[in-house]
Amino acid sequence: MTLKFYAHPFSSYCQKVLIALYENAIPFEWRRVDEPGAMEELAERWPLKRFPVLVDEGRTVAEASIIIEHLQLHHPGPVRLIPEEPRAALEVRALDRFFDNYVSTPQQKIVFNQLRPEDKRDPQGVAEARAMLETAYGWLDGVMANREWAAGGDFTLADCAAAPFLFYADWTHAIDARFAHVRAYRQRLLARPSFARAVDEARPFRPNFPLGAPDRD
Ligand SMILES: N[C@@H](CCC(=O)N[C@@H](CS)C(=O)NCC(=O)O)C(=O)O
Repeated sequence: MTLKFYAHPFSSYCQKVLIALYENAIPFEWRRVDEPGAMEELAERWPLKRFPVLVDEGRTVAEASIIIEHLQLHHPGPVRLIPEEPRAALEVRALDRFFDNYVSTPQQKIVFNQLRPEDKRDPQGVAEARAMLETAYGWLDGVMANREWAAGGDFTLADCAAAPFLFYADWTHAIDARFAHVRAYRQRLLARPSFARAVDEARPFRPNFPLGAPDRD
């Protein structure tokens, strides 16, 4: 039975899973959340209404990292995104948590703040989010000084997270030139065919970026 993917091409968490799907050429059927009735179907399956959600033979799988773990278990391909060796797998999952919690979460906070009416905005929250991004870039710069991919030599789940999160984080809170290793890593991610495809598919939606998309990437 075909995998059904509730998602939107411009969403960072959806791109995280798209990278995994494209890396292993896993066939799936799109259910775009902006299609009529799709959000209602999604809410039936996952009342939290966050996307992406994958439906596999009637089973609902939510949360981008868990979807990627599910794909590896049930639809393995040539690119192993979570290493078999438990210690290596722990490092991958630790980096994945880093990108979710300390890059994507503050980045989304800044974007969601922008979507609020002006009198409901939270300047202190935004300042804290920007400070967290600076700290995260600094820590990551040290990690990436001698790594090709986030967890070492192989492209993994952690890079699936890093690619869209650093992509949008740089639009939201520019990665300063002093974080040269992070900037170089972001460029490597952009050159990875699976992510390049996701970026291209999302191009038509750039005018929707609430802070204004830069004319690059
Ligand atoms: N923890 C979730 C986060 C997913 C998420 O935040 N998705 C965004 C799109 S990028 C969303 O559903 N936004 C709709 C909303 O917040 O109502 C995951 O890892 O998949």
